[in-house]
Amino acid sequence: MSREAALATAKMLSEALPHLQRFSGAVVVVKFGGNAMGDDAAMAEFARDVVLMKQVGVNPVVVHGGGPMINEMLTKLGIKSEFVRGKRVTDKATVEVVEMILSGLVNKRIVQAINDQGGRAVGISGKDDDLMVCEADDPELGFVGRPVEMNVQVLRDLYAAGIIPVVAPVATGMADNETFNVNGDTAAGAIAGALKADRLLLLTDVPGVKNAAGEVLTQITPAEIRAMIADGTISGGMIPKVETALYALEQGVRAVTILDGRLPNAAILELFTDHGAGSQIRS
Ligand code: X2W
Repeated sequence: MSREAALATAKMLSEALPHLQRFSGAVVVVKFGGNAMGDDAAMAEFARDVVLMKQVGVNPVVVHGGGPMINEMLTKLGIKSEFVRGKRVTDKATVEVVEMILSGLVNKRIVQAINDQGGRAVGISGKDDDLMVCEADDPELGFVGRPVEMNVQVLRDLYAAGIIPVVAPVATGMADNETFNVNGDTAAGAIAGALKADRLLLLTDVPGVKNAAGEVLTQITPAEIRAMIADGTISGGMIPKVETALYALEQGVRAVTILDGRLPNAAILELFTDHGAGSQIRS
């Protein structure tokens, strides 16, 4: 590193002080969507950001998706899959694949990446300690769960012990032996709401919420979001994200940011710089 680069790094760390102080002890739920997960280098970068948060006194809770990875395995197995209103129609065979891929492959890949950066990650699903208990969301969708009971003490116990919880959006039901597939954004919103998190970061593959002119809005209120849904400015896959954001804010989360998780250090940019990243939604 040149002297100039070193000075720039020192200055940057110094300028981050007020942000570090503001977020000391904060609970930040980070939704890491399947579309935001890139190659091993991008995964390592995400993991570094999470470990950095923990290092500076934030309590990150990672909730992940893995839709593209589920699609890949369903295709290999010759199981057809379709989405209705942004959620996967999930029969018995599909829910088994969903649990294997999310709780197994994807969850452990993230856990391993965080541990490789010197963090202490523990992977669980919504089933562990009955973290997330669900009911069927809609009969048309099969085993898709809507969280009806949250038991987030296990997450508090984990982060208080210095551990970074990594949660797969698979849940238990009210009856014995039921397994539900939960949309990753829905799970992250329910967890952030139950924790009354300081921040919910939804890391996805778009830069944020756009206005009718296609410009990314950096600050939006819930009322503006509702108006943009009503007039069709917000549509498609962005709807479940902004609905998750509105739900989380109603539950007492202070602010929700929708941002492009493929950008380098997206979460750090949002939390620890004046610039911020993506679209922040707050009242
Ligand atoms: C999702 C769970 C994974 C997910 C699914 O089966 O694809 C439902 O749709 P992303 O990567 O965040 O989209 N569940 C009910 O949400 O993954």
